[in-house]
Amino acid sequence: MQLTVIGEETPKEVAAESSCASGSCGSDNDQMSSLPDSIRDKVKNHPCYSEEAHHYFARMHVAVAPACNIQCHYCNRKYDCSNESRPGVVSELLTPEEAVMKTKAVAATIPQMTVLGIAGPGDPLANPQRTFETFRMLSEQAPDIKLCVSTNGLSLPDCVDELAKHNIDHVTITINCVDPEVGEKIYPWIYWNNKRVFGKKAAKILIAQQQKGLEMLIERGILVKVNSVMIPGVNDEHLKEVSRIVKEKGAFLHNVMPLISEPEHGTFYGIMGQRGPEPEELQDLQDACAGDMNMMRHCRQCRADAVGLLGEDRGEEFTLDKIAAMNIDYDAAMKTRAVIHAGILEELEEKEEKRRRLSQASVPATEKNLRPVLMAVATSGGGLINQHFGHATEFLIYEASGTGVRFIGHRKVDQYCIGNDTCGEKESALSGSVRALHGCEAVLCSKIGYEPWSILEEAGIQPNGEHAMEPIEEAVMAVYQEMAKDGRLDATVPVVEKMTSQA
Ligand code: CLF
Ligand code: SF4
Repeated sequence: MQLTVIGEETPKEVAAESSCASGSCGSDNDQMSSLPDSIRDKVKNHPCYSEEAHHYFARMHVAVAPACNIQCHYCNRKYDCSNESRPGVVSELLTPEEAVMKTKAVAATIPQMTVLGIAGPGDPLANPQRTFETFRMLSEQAPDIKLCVSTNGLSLPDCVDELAKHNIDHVTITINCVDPEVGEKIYPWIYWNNKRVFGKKAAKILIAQQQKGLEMLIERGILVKVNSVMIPGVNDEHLKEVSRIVKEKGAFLHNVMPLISEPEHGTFYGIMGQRGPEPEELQDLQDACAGDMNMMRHCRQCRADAVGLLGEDRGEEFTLDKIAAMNIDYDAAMKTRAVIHAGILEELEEKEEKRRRLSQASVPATEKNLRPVLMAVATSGGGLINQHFGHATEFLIYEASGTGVRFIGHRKVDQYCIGNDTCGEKESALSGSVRALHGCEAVLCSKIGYEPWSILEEAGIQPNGEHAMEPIEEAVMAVYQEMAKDGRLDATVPVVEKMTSQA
């Protein structure tokens, strides 16, 4: 088979070169800046493939794919649910025509939306007619939108040519194992050659199809992201091996996500009491895998009809009846979109240039040895500290150290400011936030009220509203340097213990 070359290098070579040998020598942003131009052009405005881009660019999913050809123990699909935020859940299923209408309406209303993904609620490639009809119409009618697809991989080898034909540059394969013994604990059955196949035999077929599909995509120069669900006690240790193998084959990015297994979702794991990982366990595994792989740490495990920036869901604004009442001039919208995209990309270039200059500035040896500190950040996008503490539904977590600032992940919380004071909801939202921010020593936000301020302080998390509207990474570094100046970083004792012992 002919090897397609992207620019000068294949994705396999790119993946090998852009990985960080030590696993801790810099942020995903550093890795992004070391990519060849041809690959950077593909990822710079994709909110899932670039951590930096996710602060600015939005994605949307259209729910055109109801059927699935396998069963995962963590899945229970719902087709008319507006209040659960997890994969496999949607408010309404769409026909390809409705999906195109919705995509154009969103693109005209949210010009920062750059990517249209099909991610369910079932498996897009188990619904090939609906999926490819949607892609075909969109590539004709809205050529400025990137197309993206996510699959379990069972039908992938049969669909690679069709994906390449529609210029789909971004494919995600969910790969949870490369060993059928692990696989049989995750997948009870698959539907294969018109019949159900169970247990280890099913897992073996699925793994072989996923690996074959991955290799075929790489051969065609299509960027592949691998998603893996971390299931403690089932595949957590094994995922390091998965990461190593997919990287070796040329996957561009690995996204290790936590298992969602609340019993009320009605999944097999939820009902059986299988727990998901703690944030620290997830981070440890992501760090362990990072030695061999570019890691995605900003995934929000979106619904199959999500709309907006990652972490935000504006789907309710685009129901079919609301879209029908809109008057959309897509040609005019494309012009506005082009101007807005160019402005954002220019801002990103400037940020990258600044980061490059900062990373070249030498760090004093004394500062390099300071202990790292986790900080939480409230942001509503744009890469800025621009959200009130009480309005946050999630906090981004950054690690500052003597060698720089790196993004670690996000933690969801209940919004404190809409909690009803009279029934203790506010108090419980606040104690939930304190629990969620465990391990963080500061929280940076645009504003914060007196009550949460004192409770956070008592818990050893220093609130900070002094860097409102400043770029996140610079603000985090500024707070870190203040801590260093105050002598709070030279001991190995975390600030929280120090404060308690002084009290
Ligand atoms: Fe959607 Fe997935 Fe494309 Fe992104 S999501 S199909 S690659 S456009 Fe992104 Fe959502 Fe995580 Fe998926 S945050 S669940 S990784
Ligand atoms: Fe659910 Fe996706 Fe698994 Fe199918 S592949 S069972 S839709 S999680």
